[in-house]
Amino acid sequence: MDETTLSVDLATQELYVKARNDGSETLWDRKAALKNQCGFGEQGVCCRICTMGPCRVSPIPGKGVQKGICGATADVIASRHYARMVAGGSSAHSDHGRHIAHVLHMASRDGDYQIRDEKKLLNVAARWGVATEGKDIYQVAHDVAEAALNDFGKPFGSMVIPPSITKQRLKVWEDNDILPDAIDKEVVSIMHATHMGCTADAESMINLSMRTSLTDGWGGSYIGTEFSDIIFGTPMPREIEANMGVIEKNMVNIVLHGHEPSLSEMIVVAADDPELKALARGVGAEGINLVGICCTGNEVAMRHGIKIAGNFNQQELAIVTGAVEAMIVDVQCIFPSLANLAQCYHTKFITTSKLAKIKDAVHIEFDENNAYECAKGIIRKAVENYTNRKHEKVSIPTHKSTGMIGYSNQAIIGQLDRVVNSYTHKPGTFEPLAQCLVSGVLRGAAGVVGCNNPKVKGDHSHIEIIKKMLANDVIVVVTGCAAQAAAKAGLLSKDAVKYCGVGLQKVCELADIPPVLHMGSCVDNSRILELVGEVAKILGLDMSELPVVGAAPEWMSEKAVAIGTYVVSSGIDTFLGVVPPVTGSPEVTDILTNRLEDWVGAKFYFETDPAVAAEKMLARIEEKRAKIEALN
Ligand code: XCC
Ligand code: SF4
Repeated sequence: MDETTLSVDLATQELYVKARNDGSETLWDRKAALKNQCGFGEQGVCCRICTMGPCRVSPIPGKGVQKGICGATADVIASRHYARMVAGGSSAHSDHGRHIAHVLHMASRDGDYQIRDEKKLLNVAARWGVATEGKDIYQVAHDVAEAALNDFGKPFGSMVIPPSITKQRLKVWEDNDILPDAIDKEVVSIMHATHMGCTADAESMINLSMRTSLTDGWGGSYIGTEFSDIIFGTPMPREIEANMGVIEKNMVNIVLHGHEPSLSEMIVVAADDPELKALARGVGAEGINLVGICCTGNEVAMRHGIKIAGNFNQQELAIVTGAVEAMIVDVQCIFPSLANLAQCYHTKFITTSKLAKIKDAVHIEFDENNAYECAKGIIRKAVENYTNRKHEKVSIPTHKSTGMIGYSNQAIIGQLDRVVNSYTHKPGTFEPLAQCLVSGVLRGAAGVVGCNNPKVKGDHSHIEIIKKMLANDVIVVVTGCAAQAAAKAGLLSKDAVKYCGVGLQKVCELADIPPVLHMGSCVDNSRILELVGEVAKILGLDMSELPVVGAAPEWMSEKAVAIGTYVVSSGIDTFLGVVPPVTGSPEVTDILTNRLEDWVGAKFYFETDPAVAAEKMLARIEEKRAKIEALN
């Protein structure tokens, strides 16, 4: 395989060649070995929901087998499959949120987990109606955690809806009957609805999918983000480095990979322990070097400036450098292949969650009740492994970029306050941003999020779309692996204003920000929802009336389907660069890319060519500007 076709990232290309020379297998080799991937699966028309099947029906109406044994049509089969993807994705995010809520529940003044953002805690307390007066802050934390945990399974009523949601949007949800009940309940209900012999109507199935997805974006993910900020601190702007060049030749390298910050936060703290530092020197290393991959990487980068080694496509390649003593993983997006790959080098591949045990990995279950000691134990294993490094197998690419990270909404407001002087607006709000959108200095905003996928040349679509936005005065916010692609490409640097139109350039200079704002991990898409909701409220508009679009140019996971669905349900158009497995159903395709607009004021676009997608995103932004220009 020609490595230049796999990714635009040079470190990736270099390490792919090294892997090949080392005889190590990567995702691209396995993709090639699959030859033709299943066309029925790709179009969503293979059903194996009951054992009368599997039934695969024709993706072409009127031609070939049109129904499964029970009579389910392509529309039924594809819509059920879509709904199950939403359920899978929502459950991953929400279970993550629940886990963080449990960590908040165990926070204590003298424990391993403490309260870092009291202000946010008090804000959140108000949301759940938790009394705070005269209460110890840790009692408040305890009560808030309990209230949030109850939102997962409460028997009556809907989950608590964050205050950033506009009242118009709430009405849209009520009118469409998608205002969700309890978080877990919706996931269970949609699993029920997709059981053999239940929902057999694509419209109804997508409607239920939207309802379920909202428990993720405005529920589980939101809780994950807010509570992480409360416990670990709300991110503030700081500089980071990104790409494989952050792996250090003479240090003990530990890669943190996965999603939940509870363990990685402890690793960050424990890596500073004098005992471990001494141990590292004792084995001949200059120190301990923590680096991150995927969203756990984003979490610790946002809050501590831990360097980013790479994104989803690069998880195997980090090990291929031969210089990684340990890769520590928690949950989600972790290739099972890492276990065997690690054995080809000296790397210890350490799984830590009961929910993500992997055969042939070293499993050290993380115990939050003994978090610090547990983290120390894991680091010790890595340090001791340094002497096993096979120096002839080490080759670390030099590529790395620097950029700014840490743009929580609080951080963004902090930056906007600098603009206030120049425009005389209220400090402490998003008003300067809202006014820039109204005046047209910024034409709009785009959220570029999501994964890598070997169906797409790595990072290429992310970067191409982002650059197109910048050139047209559209400010960009990023999360997840898209954010890491942007970091590697230098787009998080303030120098990236060179790609911007004059309006965006001006805004970046005044606010002292880069034109692409890294807002965090994928659960932190809730920050984007909050931002859009708050700006809409300032302008008295619904979220669907803002010149704002979302894109997941290289998505691959069920979580991304859940995200796309809640983003659209929240009134924001979403551009997918990988076509979801629904095209075998004309009706589901029509609902997602067309009819949804009548329901919720936004829809999906399927567009695999990033240049075309960018054009359409810009066109949509201009179309939506009409409404806010009337405010001028
Ligand atoms: Fe996973 Fe979140 Fe996708 Fe990256 S972006 S591949 S889901 S790590 Ni969420
Ligand atoms: Fe086939 Fe219907 Fe069973 Fe699906 S639910 S496998 S279409 S019989």
